[in-house]
Amino acid sequence: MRMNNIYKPVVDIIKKGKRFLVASHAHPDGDGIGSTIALAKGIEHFGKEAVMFNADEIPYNLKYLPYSGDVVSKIGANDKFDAVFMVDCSQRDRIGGDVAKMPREQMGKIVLIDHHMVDNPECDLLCIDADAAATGEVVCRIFKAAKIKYTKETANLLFTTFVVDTGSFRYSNTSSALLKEAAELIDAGANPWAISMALDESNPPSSIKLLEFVLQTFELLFSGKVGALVLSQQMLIESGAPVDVAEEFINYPRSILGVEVAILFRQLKSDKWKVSFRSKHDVDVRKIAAVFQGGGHAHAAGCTIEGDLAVVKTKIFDEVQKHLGT
Ligand SMILES: [Mn+2]
Repeated sequence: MRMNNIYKPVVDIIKKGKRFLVASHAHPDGDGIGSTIALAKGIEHFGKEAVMFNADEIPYNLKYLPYSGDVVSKIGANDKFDAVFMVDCSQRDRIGGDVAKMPREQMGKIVLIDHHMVDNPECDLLCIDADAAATGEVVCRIFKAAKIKYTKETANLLFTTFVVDTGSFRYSNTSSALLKEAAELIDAGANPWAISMALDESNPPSSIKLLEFVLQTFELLFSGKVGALVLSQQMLIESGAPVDVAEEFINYPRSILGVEVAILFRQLKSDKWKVSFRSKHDVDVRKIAAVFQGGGHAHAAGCTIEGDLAVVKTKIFDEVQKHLGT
């Protein structure tokens, strides 16, 4: 259920303060970065200062986003803010870098802007709409509550968050409310084809080499209900591809008829693995990820797990099997 009153306290904090920090999770995606920049521009609309932060570099296919070059990855040791907005991320640790280390008294109020349900949020104010398709949709509601008009730039930023988190308006989170909002964004200057070209049709040739390596690891398990892929550090080195190009690889196992759960094991360090899950129908992969201290949504979730790949796979597959039903 959408409750309008979750937005007003956010607007009040913006109106009261002078200087803000907006930050999202490290290894950012289009929703995290698009929401970060759009919210910062909304804050600037009131003549206030908004510093945009991400611990990691902006992925190559998101550099087209307006003002993406203004996102900083360092914060001065004595920098103080009236509030810190954590967007698409409920834990300071996942933001990482200087924000994770910042003394709490320099952060002012911590405000969480998200569309993920969270168990132990580290914040003073929650602005979470679990029905929103993207954090960008929550930012749209903040704009509405604050009576901020979309500019061409904020329209393109927010439209990007929709495209990324709905798989180009295909997933079950594609609601009529979202499409109405998307229509407003187009009226304000969002350019769907330019956004899709930048996101999906700007890959380097090395991405095909990496895909070739990853597809060779394809496994089909549990009577064809689970499909899995592995992406190792060695494959990244040999292909020369940036890791961001692999963002959509998990869609290959999911695309197979009968596969209910798709899994991608991505090597972070020698024995540390990021495991991503996607499901089609009834399997709630957030519950699977939660067993390994991860999170996400019913149809898209992830966790990080340490160990030898064979051991990691066994642990994950055993857990997934429990959720497959009969
Ligand atoms: Mn999101």
